[in-house]
Amino acid sequence: MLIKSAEFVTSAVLAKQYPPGDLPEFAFAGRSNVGKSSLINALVSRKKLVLTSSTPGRTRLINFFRVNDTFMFVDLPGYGFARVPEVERRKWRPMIEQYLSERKNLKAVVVILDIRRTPSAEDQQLLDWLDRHEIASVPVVTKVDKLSKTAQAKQLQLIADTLKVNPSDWVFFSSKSRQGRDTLWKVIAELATAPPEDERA
Ligand SMILES: Nc1nc2c(ncn2[C@@H]2O[C@H](COP(=O)(O)OP(=O)(O)OP(=O)(O)O)[C@@H](O)[C@H]2O)c(=O)[nH]1
Ligand SMILES: [Mg+2]
Repeated sequence: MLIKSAEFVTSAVLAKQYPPGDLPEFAFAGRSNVGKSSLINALVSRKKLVLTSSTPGRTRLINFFRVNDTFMFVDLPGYGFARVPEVERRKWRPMIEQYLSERKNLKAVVVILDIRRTPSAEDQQLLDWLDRHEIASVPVVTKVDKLSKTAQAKQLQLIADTLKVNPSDWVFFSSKSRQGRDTLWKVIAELATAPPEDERA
């Protein structure tokens, strides 16, 4: 995908703060520090559109970005970071669930896992929640540059077994090498133009 423009639109907590929902939208979710913001930057070929940090759990707002005036990308706050105060953590679920359930132009959620880690209960809950609400998910394992090919295959099998999902559905991604960028863009572009579920023949 050739990127002509990519810009920050706004940050939101409450639904009334969301920008107009007139573009096909893709949200990026996963545990804290998994590499969500880096993945968005890699997709839009910008080093610093989305702030990344070595301090996990810094993104506590829903951040909206407009890409090529064609797509909206949404960086969701990461879950599961122990050092985030309990009060903050308790705000996470309703904030995300409201966004996911109310956003009419949401096409899919890119669910991001670290290839090196065993999925957590929260990863499982997110996938189950999306399934129950019939929201499409695009499963991605990132930071694949950190493992050899053999180790990647082994880890993916472990992840698939833990989550009881099909390993062949997963996109291998690296924000560092940009592996998987074209594949992920293809999936996003296809979902963006797919007719809504209820209009399909
Ligand atoms: N080697 C490598 N490092 C990565 C990759 N993706 C992210 N990182 C590093 O992982 C750290 C966290 O990346 P972020 O993109 O900030 O992660 P995040 O999921 O947005 O984190 P929070 O917003 O805090 O939840 C940073 O130090 C990144 O440089 C990758 O594909 N390969
Ligand atoms: Mg982030």
